[in-house]
Amino acid sequence: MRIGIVCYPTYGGSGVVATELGLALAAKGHHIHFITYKRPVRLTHYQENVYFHEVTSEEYPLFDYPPYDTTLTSKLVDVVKYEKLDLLHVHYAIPHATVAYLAKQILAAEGIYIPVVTTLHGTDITLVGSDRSFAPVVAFGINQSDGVTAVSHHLKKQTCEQLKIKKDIEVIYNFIDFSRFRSLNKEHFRKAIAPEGEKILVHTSNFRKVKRIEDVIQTFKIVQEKIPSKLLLVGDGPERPRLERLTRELGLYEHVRFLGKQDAIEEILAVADLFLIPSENESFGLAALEAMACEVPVISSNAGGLPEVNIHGVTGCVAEIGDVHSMANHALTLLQDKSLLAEYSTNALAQAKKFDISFILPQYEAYYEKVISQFTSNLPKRKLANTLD
Ligand code: GMT
Repeated sequence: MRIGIVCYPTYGGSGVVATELGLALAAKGHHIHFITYKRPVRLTHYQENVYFHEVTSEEYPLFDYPPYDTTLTSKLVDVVKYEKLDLLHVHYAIPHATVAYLAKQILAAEGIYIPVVTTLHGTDITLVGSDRSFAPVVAFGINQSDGVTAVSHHLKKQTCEQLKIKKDIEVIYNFIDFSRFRSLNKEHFRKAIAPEGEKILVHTSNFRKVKRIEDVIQTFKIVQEKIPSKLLLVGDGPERPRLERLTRELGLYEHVRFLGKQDAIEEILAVADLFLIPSENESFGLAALEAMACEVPVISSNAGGLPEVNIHGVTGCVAEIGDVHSMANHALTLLQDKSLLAEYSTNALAQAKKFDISFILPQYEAYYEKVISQFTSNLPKRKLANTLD
């Protein structure tokens, strides 16, 4: 298939999933065209069947805000037409679902037809999408898509309820590539971080409010009072200055390391004893899955789709949002019992295997084929983009 992928090219989970999906599809022989304003961060080197189309916006004094929606639409029209795409797959509803709809209408006016699949990732529905200033447009974009997928059952339910969506939504979970995320031996790194054999707790995120990183720090404080331990905070974002102040005020600064944005997350997970993700909202929790693939048990909140990934009492603990005492108690139980921790690590890996890319990728391929065939059968006499001369 010839597929156009639209996504945010930054460190966010939706961009990572979109890029990894595209790369895996390309490795299977599909032609993948990434269309976005910057090279996606995980698109690091040349790969056969992968193309990147950069969307550029001209500066003009009249524009206080560069009209990205317009330039992206024009680029989609161009790429669909000249690369003869079979399908557009847009990740994150805002603004991609409506931009794809507009591009589709422009192409239809020229007698060219292309189906659109929209993947909902979470905050496009739960935080931003449900805001009154976005909701009608987001709901319209979703309803006009030829196929819609969500990354968890919880997100599907929330989308239908909050935006009153009637369209059938297919759940296709986030996935993991075990050639990258697996248990590694990094003893020298562990010694550098925890020279006295301290336990190591890890959190990775984009440091937004929704991640409740203050709960990570408060949980760690309780753990640290009982067991010598270190906390590694990986990532960066708007909350970081406030969190750095909090660790100082709590007298924890020497035990907490802010590592900033890191590419080789798997090397940090290799030294982790536990992974913490106490989010207020989390449609799936790709970061938790990455930890579990590296055999690290997860202490999480029960937000969104997290309980579909992290199984309470099996792969870690699932506590009420904000219940730092429960999270800390579970962390202490695991850290104080070597064989229980080992059992949870084994379970975490077994659970992560259910999300192996080799199992999830065919689900996307089958879904694309279904959407294309339904779309084509509804347009028997019209000209598909991929049949143009
Ligand atoms: O976690 C973030 O805030 C980034 C965000 C994104 O859209 O880039 O991640 C969302 O999509 C990921 C991939 O599908 C999911 O694993 C994350 O759970 C989801 N984040 C939230 O729902 C907060």
